[in-house]
Amino acid sequence: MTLFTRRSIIIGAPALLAGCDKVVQNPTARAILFKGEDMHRGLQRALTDRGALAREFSADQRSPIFRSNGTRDPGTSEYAALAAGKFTDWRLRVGGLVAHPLSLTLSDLARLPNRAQITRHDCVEGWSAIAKWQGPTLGAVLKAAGLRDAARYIVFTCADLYGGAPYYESIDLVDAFHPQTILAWALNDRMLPIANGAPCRLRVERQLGYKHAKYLMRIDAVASLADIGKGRGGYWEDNVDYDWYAGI
Ligand SMILES: Nc1nc2c(c(=O)[nH]1)N[C@H]1C(S)=C(S)[C@@H](COP(=O)(O)O)O[C@H]1N2
Ligand SMILES: [Mo]
Repeated sequence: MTLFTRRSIIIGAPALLAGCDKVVQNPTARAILFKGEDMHRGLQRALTDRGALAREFSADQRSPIFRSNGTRDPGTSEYAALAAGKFTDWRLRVGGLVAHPLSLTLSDLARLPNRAQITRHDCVEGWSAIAKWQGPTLGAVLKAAGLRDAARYIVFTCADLYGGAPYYESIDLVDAFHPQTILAWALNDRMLPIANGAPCRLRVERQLGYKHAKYLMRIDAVASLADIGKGRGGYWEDNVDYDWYAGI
């Protein structure tokens, strides 16, 4: 079977991986899918690798400061009002292809199953920093909302505008349910600062920095990315040709 090389599976076919996620959790489907031909071995390896944890560090390995990059303050009047109220009026809307749309406060996020992790952030511009992040797993939020069968991607819409349109990003369901994918509201044991995405930002630890959407306002489950922005799944993907899957 030479239709798919390992490279095309990992880099060229994120939709295939996303579509396979549910299949792969079913033991019978697994047996059929992974029955030993090269293509199947490659696919199995790709999926196994995608589930691996990012390295975690100890508290004393943290960087002295965690710098800010991209937007440092969304600067809109809506965001300024939310910040002035210490984000008590902020709501994270969870919608799209879900059975129960949600509108979550910061305290709702803190009450869901939370995870804390000390990880290294790698920015494509050439800097890295290690910090501790805490927040509910995205998986717990999506479980509460109840994903519909047609959902394939999770889209994150932010409060900051680039050329009049919100910054946005998207990931597939493999990353959405990865145990280290969290909606972080704390950085180094303090409420997330505005410069780093207050009141809540995505951490998707197996991917580069630009995927970690700050200033979250909405999360939507969708079947396709084609009708969002310019259709490539994120602000940078649409405008400067960054890869949609920015695995590290
Ligand atoms: N909403 C939003 N999210 C964003 C950005 C941004 O400009 N706006 N920049 C991205 C980039 S390129 C990086 S490296 C990280 C920087 O996160 P930090 O400001 O906490 O260092 O956020 C990412 N998420
Ligand atoms: Mo970045």
